[in-house]
Amino acid sequence: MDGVFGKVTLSGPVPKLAPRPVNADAAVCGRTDRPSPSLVLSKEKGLANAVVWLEGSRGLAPPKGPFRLDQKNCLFAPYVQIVSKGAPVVFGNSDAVLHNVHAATAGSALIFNKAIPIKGQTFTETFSEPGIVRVKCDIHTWMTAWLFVADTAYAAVTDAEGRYAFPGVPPGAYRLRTWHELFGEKSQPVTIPATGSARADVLLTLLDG
Ligand SMILES: [Cu+2]
Repeated sequence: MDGVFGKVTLSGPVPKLAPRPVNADAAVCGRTDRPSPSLVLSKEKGLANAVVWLEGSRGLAPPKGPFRLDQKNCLFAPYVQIVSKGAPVVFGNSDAVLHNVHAATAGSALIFNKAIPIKGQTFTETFSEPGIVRVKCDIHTWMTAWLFVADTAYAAVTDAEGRYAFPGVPPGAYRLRTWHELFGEKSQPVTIPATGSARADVLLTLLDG
């Protein structure tokens, strides 16, 4: 395979995260505390739900979408997703309960906040600024999700083993960047040779504090 591939692994201590209590609409959402979705690790400490992207990449155009973020069984699905800058993102409600979609930048600047009261209802938004978007439902405090607005085709969310792969990247020198909600950002150089592929593994550690 040409291109770049690798694995994101947690090194160092594994944080313990408290479950998230169901604080509203127990009749629809259930009464059981929800496990925190923020840390999903394989047995080998491969880290799922990390965003990996290749800065300075050329080649393929980013996918046009539409992308979809649903609220189902009182959870956002998917939890972490890549969307393309300027492409439509359809927000939906599959539950017979009022949800809202509160989207903000990583620096907590409001992007939009819209109620979505009716089962089957949708609305569409586009994101003009690349970067991380935090999505919350303010009614159900355990409900969060993350979007990464990408201006490259070479952006991915790591799988259950922490793996990512970008096939078909033109040879050259790039920066591989990684983001995870608990472990922050990391940037490392990667060079894709004229023939064959590059392997670029990423080690993340807990942020101080
Ligand atoms: Cu909700």
